Parts: sequence; C-alpha cells; structure tokens
Amino acid sequence: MVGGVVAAGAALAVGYLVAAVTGGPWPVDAVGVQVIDLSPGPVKDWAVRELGTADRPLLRVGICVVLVVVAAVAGLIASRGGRRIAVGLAAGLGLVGLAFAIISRSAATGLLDRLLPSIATLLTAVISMSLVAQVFKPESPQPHKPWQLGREVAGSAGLGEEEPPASENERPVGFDRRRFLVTVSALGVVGAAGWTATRVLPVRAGEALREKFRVPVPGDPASAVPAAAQVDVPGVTRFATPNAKFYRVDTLLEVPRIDPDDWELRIHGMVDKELRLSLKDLVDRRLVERDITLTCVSNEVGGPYVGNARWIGVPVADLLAEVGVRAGADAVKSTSIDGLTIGTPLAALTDGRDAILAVAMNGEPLPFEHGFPVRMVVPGLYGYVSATKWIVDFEVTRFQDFSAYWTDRGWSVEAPIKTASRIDVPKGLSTIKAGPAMAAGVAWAQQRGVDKVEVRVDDGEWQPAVLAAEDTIDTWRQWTFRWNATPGMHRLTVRATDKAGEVQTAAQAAPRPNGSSGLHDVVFTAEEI
Ligand SMILES: Nc1nc2c(c(=O)[nH]1)N[C@H]1C(S)=C(S)[C@@H](COP(=O)(O)O)O[C@H]1N2
Ligand SMILES: [Mo]
Repeated sequence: MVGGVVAAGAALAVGYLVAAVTGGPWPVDAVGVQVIDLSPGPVKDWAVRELGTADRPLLRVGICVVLVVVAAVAGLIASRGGRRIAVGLAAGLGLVGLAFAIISRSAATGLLDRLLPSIATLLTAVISMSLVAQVFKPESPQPHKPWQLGREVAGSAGLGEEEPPASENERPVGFDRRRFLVTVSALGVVGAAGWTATRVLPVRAGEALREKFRVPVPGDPASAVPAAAQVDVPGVTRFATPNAKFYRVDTLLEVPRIDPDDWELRIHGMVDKELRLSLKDLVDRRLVERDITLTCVSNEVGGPYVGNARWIGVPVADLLAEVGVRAGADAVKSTSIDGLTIGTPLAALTDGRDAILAVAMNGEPLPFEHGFPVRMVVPGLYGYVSATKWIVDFEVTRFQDFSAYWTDRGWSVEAPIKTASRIDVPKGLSTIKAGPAMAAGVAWAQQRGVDKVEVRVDDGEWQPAVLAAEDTIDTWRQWTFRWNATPGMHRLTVRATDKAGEVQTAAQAAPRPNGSSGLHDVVFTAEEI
C-alpha cells in the first residue's frame, strides 16, 4: 500500500510540475473542474455558503484522497501477485486524467499544453507502479541463502525445503525489502523534487507576466474618494477593499496566468465590423477610472461577497460604437479563456453607466485571481452576468440564441443588484459595553445610490443612521448609528432605502436564482463593565 501511494504521489507531482511549466491542467484539476461543472445547484450553493474559498483546496484534497485510496489498493494487489492488475489500475487512472484534460474547461489554449501534464502523469504512474510491482516477485524456486531467511525474504517457509507447489495465486510472494526501500525512496525523491520545483524555481509563470503590463494613465481619472466616505469605527469594513482582501468567485482550480503579449480580444457577432484587439490596442483607446462596488449573487444577507475597488478600463460603449451594433441584438455573450460564458444585457452596456473592460484594480494590473489582463466590470449587475474575468471573446448577440454558464445552472438570465445593507459592528454574538454605543456598517444599491439607512433596536421603531459621504452611486456607502445600550441581550436590524425611494425588502429570499433579500440583524449582549 505504501508503494502504491508513493507511486501515485510521484505521478501527481510530476504532472503538477509539467502543468506549472505548460500552463495546462493538472489532471486532478481537470477532474475537479468537471465536478464543479456537473455538481447540482444545491451542492454548489452549499459549498459556496459553508466552505467559501476553501471549497477549491478541499475539492483537490478530496480527489487526491480517492486517488490515494485506489493507489493503495493497487499496491496491495501488486503485493499479492497481481502486478499486471496494479499497473493496469495506474494506467487506467492516468487515462481518466487524460480524458478529463481533453473535455474539461481549461485556461490552456494549445492542445499540447492541455495534454502534456496528463500524459506526464500517466507515464510516471505506469512506470512507478511497475517499479513498485517488481518489488514483489513470485517466490523464486531457487533455494534461499540462509542469511536471507526472515530478513529480506518474508513468507519463506523453511530452510530451502521443497514447498508443495501451490497454484499461481496462493504462491507466497517474495518481498525484497531492500529493493522496496530503494524504489520507494527513489519515487519519493522524484515526487518531492517535482513538487519542490514548482515552489522554488521560476517554472510557474508568475509576477513577471503582470509586471510586463504597466498600468496606463486614464484620460478621465476618478475624483478623490471623499475622506468622509470612511467612518472611523473600529471593525467596520474599509471603504476601498485591498486587492488581497477582495472576495473571489470563479470556477477554476488553477488561476489562469495569461501572457499579456499573447492576449487578444475578439469583438464580433451582430456587428458591422469585427474587431481584434491586442492589449496595447485596447489601452490605446480612451481610458476611464471609476470606483465600482462588485457584488456576488451568492452573497447571503450580511455576507462577505462584496467589495469596492478603483478600476481603470475602456468604456464598453466606446467599443460597441466602434464596431457598430446591428439592429435586433439585445445581449453580449462574453467568454473567458477557459470557455466559461457570461450573458449581459446590451442595454446595461449602452445606457450611459460606466461599464468597462478593466485593466487595473486599485492602481495595479488586475491580480491573476481577478482576471488579468482584462475583465469586464458593469456597475449595478451581479458578477455572474457581467464581470467576466480573463475575457477573450465578446460577441454581440441575442439572449434567445445562447445560454450562459450560470443560467444553465439555474440562475436568472438577468440580475440587477438588489439594495442591501450590512451591520459590521457590533459583531453577532459579541459582548459590548453597556451605555452609549456605536454601530456601523455598509449599504449598497449600485446604479441607484443609497439614500437612507435605518436601524432598529430590538423591536423598536426604525431610527435613521448617519450616512457617511457618498463616493458615487456605484459604490457602497458606510453608516453609523449611536444609541444607548441597556444591559442585556439585544438585536440590531438594518435596512437601506435607495435613491429611487425603494425600501430594502424584509422578505427573505435565498441567493438562487437572482440574489438574496431580507434584513441583516445581529444579536449581542451589552454588559456593565
Ligand atoms: N471567467 C470567469 N469570470 C467570472 C466568474 C467566473 O467563474 N469565471 N465568476 C463571476 C462571478 S459569479 C463574480 S461574483 C465575479 C467575482 O469577481 P472577483 O472574483 O474578482 O471578485 O466574477 C465573475 N466573473
Ligand atoms: Mo457571483
């Protein structure tokens, strides 16, 4: 079993190294992406809710656990004389990986890059499992040297006495301990070396790719965020979300690392003139800088999948005007490098809002996790219908002519962001000091703007919170609320009203199909200290 596991480890490590070098999918990830694509909605909702961003590592671990168990069984079979079966199992697993690498979404564009990691894994698996299997020789008929007894040959019955000829299966299998140790150590070294190489050597295309791209100076810069947009209450969300803290939602296990020199965007479909843009072509156009708060449709009431950043990009409307949209089109189908599709209403891209193809986030090239080199950002729409990361294809079309990745999985075709508010302080289930107290949080209603936030203490009246300065109608807005906390348990509830006069609904809805609703509340205790 140890031999089988070590053989599998070596194969996976070699595959991982080749994946890092080629940018192709590690077979474990190819299987994982398929699991993601095929998991039923409720399973995925559960994973997003309960596991958050830990879902990806856990999926990888889960797949590896299955592999390790099968590999251990293969090793066991080898030790019982089933050497061919063991090698066959290794080959079978390798072929499964190869098959998934062919069918799964992947950021690898060339066929060879796409297949090489699985081919390397397959070959290493077969070779290492045969090496392990060769450790277990059927008991040789030659007499043993006396000094081997009980040491290097286990299961030998006596001092070279003739054993009764057993059938092939029952024949005890020789176990060459030294050879076993040498084989296992050698494979272990191969595995460890492969794994370590991806960590310490610059094999994985890294920061150098991002550094190739210089953040351009926008012709139309954003105005400074008003200092009063950030309230000064410990524990409240920062107005500008740092890139490293920005929530991340996508469906890949390995983040695409696109070489900006290779990137190209094709704009086509129901247009008068097709356009192909390199990154330089794109940033040579008019650039705007805007603060926009992104929100995920999977965010539960009070949840963390919302963030605010300063983006630089090219207005989508400019590009649409350039290519000339034909009559009858009502949608844009955008595709990311791995083949994931997103459908956006054409109206949201042409109605004057700041829909952009973004190349910078908070003054930096987009982080790989957030779509380097180019992603779409559309204020007022949930990310799954607008915020295509690693975008490479932009097709003007009609909703009736396609269906996008998430809509195929039960989410609405159109999804404007619902007005929402969240209490950051006090934290739920915390203990605060009785007496004059301060609550604070954020509210958002992108495209409409937040007009009012109100807070209710226990079952009391709605009372107005103090709104922090507004940056834009596309950004979230902070609020504070002072009250006198009497000793005991309390509940605070918050609600926002947008500038269209619409009060945030108290009606509870789950994220699926078009965003959660309901009011956020926190329960806590006030104590005299
Ligand atoms: N290529 C790609 N783009 C994507 C997604 C994805 O899975 N793949 N997820 C979308 C969703 S659901 C959201 S909420 C936003 C999240 O963007 P972020 O990860 O930069 O916060 O990206 C959107 N763009
Ligand atoms: Mo999302």
